[in-house]
Amino acid sequence: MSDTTRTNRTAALLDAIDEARLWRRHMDLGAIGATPKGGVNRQALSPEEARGRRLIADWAKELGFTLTVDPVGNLFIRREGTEPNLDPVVTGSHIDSQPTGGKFDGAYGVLAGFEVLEALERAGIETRRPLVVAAWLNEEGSRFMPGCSGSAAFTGKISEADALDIQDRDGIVARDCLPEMIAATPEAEQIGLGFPIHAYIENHIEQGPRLEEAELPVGVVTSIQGMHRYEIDVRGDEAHAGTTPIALRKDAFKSAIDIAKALEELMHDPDDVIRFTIGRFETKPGSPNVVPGHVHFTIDFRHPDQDLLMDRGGRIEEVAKAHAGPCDVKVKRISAGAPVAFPDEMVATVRAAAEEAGHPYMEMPSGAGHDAGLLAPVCPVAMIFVPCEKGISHNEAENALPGDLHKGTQVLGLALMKLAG
Ligand code: HGY
Ligand code: MN
Ligand code: MN
Repeated sequence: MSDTTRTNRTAALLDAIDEARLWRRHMDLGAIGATPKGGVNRQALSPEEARGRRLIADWAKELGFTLTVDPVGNLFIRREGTEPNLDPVVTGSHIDSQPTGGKFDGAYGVLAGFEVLEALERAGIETRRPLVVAAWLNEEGSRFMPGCSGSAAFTGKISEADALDIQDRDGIVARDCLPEMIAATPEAEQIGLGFPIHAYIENHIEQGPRLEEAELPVGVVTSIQGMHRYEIDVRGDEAHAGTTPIALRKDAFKSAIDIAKALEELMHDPDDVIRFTIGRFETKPGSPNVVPGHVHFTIDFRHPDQDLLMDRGGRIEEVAKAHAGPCDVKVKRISAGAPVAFPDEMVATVRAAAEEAGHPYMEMPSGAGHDAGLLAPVCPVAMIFVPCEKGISHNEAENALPGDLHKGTQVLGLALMKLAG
């Protein structure tokens, strides 16, 4: 291909990627599951997520893109290439949100990918390889733990049954919610689990303050830190709050806070690199005048170094048992993702796209987990970040600027066009 053709394609694609349309799609999708405080509650396998999938499917239909859905609910939007048998280049992210989530976490990656496909279509630019936008199921894991169960099943990290048998706190099983997701997009052909991917790039808001502080619109992501998730169950005896002497109690709450304090000490890091979070802490039966007989809490533990993750993570059980007092404690690791470094040639492709688009950037690691981390063992992967206001995310105040979303999408477009040939 001559340089002028390539330059014309680049200019045509950059022009066709439309800031206003991209922003409007964020507002339209953000209206589904909108919360009074301006965020979204569009949790995995919820009616809201089904409505979000329908909205995107309608947009896809208008442009003649085809939809497929796999047995665990991952949804794919495909724009055909001139050589349909080639492995596709895939982009995307997730449209499920935290219960008090924002309009951009996940949604941006799906909508940026969709905007690139639409821009290519409207500009009449063909690619050799098919281009696919993935809306991975249950990235957040807030309702069905652990997260990324859709991309984990797609890549064979967990089985289809593991992904489908996950229960939420009310005992609702993921498998039973799936028919509603499938019914939302009846035109989507049902396909098997997993297909070969030539390369995958995911756009996402940074969910941290670095790009905004550096006043840069684009982050070329080089890695994702490792993440382990645990469930802890402390069991004692329910007892009468008024009549049971403290000395005779097997108070699961008291033991659980002793365990939690000891784990905080285990995870203390003067360099503030370890990320240790107890996000869910439930006392049962939860009656004010019953000594709790059971406490259930979660641990989210992250670090960029695999050895530290395994060492400190490996000590959680012994610390918990040593501080359980008269109670019993069970520690269950429910997911373990090693740190992921993106291949140099993929990072270089994104870097070159940012330079070709003329957008300043910085290279940076990802503190947050993403489906890209699950795809990394099966195909070359990279990510593109854009700033979010004050780095706020997993919070209804999450916000981003139309111009930044647009610039990140232009970089994605050039990178995808290069990878798709
Ligand atoms: O928790 C995470 O890192 C992702 O935002 N779900
Ligand atoms: Mn996300
Ligand atoms: Mn998230």
